[in-house]
Amino acid sequence: MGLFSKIKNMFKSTEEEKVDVNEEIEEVEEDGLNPLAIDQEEPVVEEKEVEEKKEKKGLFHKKEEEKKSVKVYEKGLTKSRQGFVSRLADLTNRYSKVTEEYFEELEEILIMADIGVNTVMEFMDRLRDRVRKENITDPSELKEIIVDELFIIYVNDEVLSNKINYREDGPTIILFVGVNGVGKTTTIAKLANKMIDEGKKVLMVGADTFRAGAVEQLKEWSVKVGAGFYGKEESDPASVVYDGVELAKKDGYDVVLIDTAGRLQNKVNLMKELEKINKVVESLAGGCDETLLVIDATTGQNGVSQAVAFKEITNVTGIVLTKLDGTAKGGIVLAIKESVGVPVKYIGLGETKDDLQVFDIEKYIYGLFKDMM
Ligand SMILES: Nc1nc2c(ncn2[C@@H]2O[C@H](COP(=O)(O)OP(=O)(O)OP(=O)(O)O)[C@@H](O)[C@H]2O)c(=O)[nH]1
Ligand SMILES: [Mg+2]
Repeated sequence: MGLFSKIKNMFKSTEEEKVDVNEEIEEVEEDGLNPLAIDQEEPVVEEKEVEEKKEKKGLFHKKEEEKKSVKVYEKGLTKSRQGFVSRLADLTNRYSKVTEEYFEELEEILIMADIGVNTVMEFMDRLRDRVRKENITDPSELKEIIVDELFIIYVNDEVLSNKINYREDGPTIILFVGVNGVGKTTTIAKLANKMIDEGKKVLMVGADTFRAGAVEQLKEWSVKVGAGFYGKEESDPASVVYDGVELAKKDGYDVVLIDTAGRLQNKVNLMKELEKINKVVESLAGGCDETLLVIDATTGQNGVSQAVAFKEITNVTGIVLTKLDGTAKGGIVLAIKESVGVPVKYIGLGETKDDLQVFDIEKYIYGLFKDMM
């Protein structure tokens, strides 16, 4: 079975299952599965059964969370779906045969979707190859193959990890970098919110001492999401990071999220600043566990260039692609991967604290192509 059908089955079924799951949850609750409802006097014979049922309930919760996440993808990718994906669907409808004109139009649509010229070229070669080998003449048959091939480009035989490397023996330190206005501060707030939900103790460190009001903005977010905060305006960013990491160690924080300035006069300054911050973290805690580069998806190829530039000046371990809800060209995920080879770890799909998702290529593809499936 091709990937297209696999993804279709995976997510289409989550929609249809909704009723069943709710019914089952009710059933479980009536069963007295709520641990609070269990009679304390009862003998412990049924403990195993209760555990099993609790586990079952935990699974339902997980399933519900999954469904919610699929919905956030679907909603956040609406513009892209109505943009380039609907042009793809339209192309399939207009042609009754796969012709050279069809290929040319397809190529143009993909380039317009910010997928990146090199990626599109490689993609077109593979597609033409398959069409020839498999003797495909009907454009509707190609629909599935297009989705499959796009996925193959992203994965490219690598094992891509979107997991954050958590540390066992002290706070996990995550540095956020990126040019101004891309969404660094908002992403920190969203990620803190997510981690706090998972039971982690999170400290935000405001080391953007360059822009007036930046420290205050982060502080406000920390109050909203219930994170700890350390920051100081008009001081040296590296010294703020020093104090912040010390505080995190002393107070037993699990995670430290460091906000940095997006705008320094030039690349050399930016590089020196990040070097200094890295040295401080190195000396206090053996180095940053992650350096996440934040890119605004609406800036298209410009965002791709930023990724290339940042990768040259610092050790970027992951990309956060923000504002995917604001673009009709969701192809930038593939372009970034192709140009910098760094995995997209999170995507921003809106402005609230809940609009950050761990990047999942399958949900992403479903969110984009669901109307074609
Ligand atoms: N629609 C949408 N807007 C977003 C998203 N992420 C951030 N924004 C908005 O983008 C704007 C800039 O976000 P900030 O978090 O302040 O960006 P920044 O990179 O910290 O900016 P500087 O501190 O100036 O460098 C804000 O209005 C955010 O609400 C997203 O995923 N979707
Ligand atoms: Mg900021």
